[in-house]
Amino acid sequence: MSFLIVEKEVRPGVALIRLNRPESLNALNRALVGELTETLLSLDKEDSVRAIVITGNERAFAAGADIKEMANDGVVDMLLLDQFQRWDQIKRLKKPLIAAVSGYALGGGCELAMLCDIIIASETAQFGQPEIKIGVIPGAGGTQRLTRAIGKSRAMEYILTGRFFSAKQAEAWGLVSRVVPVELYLEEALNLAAEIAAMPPIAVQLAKQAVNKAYELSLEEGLHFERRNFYLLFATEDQKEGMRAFMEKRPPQWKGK
Ligand code: DAK
Repeated sequence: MSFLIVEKEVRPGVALIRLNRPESLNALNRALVGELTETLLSLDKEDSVRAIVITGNERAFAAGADIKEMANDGVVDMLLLDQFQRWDQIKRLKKPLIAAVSGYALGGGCELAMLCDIIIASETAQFGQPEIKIGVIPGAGGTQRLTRAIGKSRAMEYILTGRFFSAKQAEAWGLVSRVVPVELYLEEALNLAAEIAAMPPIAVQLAKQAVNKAYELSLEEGLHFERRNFYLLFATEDQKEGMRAFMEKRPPQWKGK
């Protein structure tokens, strides 16, 4: 049984993954997370895929990890399952990932959206880390990524109360790039993905790496990392083509080399 609908070439170079467990508001059970990770790893290796959009449905991006599945687990089950490696694999993907979020993005659902590189939200989106209400805390990055995205005071408030926040708040606080009417959120995310997919792929990959390092490294180390990636691009044919096309006043033809 599959919990995903995967479509390739929804726009040139763009793959779309829909989480498809609507009866449970796309609760992230282990089978779904496993399938999602394997699909992402495989798309990441395909040259024809230049950007990936992950979405749910209008009512829910994902309402969190599957509470019914983990309710009776003990610490040894958690340790043996070691689901965190799945999330780490998603973090290491090279291709840009865009989350198109409508409805609930809660707990692991909010964490999955934050694991993506860009979030586009519908005006109906609701974000939150409500784990505290079921006796736990965020386990897949929520305390770290939400805090870095919206600041300590707000992250504390929402993680300690489990309250939800709206798409408009998420936009004002910098968690999402933009909020659009519900009829347009997927369209908007796919168009953005197509725009990125039309850029030189090695430069896109190295830019993604460098921006993500801004969360992990000191400014000094981050600048050093950026500079190395910048120098590296001068070994690509696409750098030569991009600069030549500029001077010849014509559109560049990227080779991905
Ligand atoms: N898990 C399982 N089922 C869920 C679910 C969830 N997280 N969320 C919703 N559902 C199911 C409901 O049980 C219901 O199923 P039936 O009862 O009809 O069989 C169906 O989806 C529709 O939900 P509701 O009837 O509740 O719909 P409402 O509109 O009334 O309410 C709601 C919508 C989103 C406010 C409510 O469903 C809700 O509060 N859901 C739970 C939200 C939540 O607490 N999420 C955080 C879960 S904890 C880890 C990585 C990550 C995590 C853990 C470990 N590792 C790497 C190890 C993350 C943890 C979490 O996310």
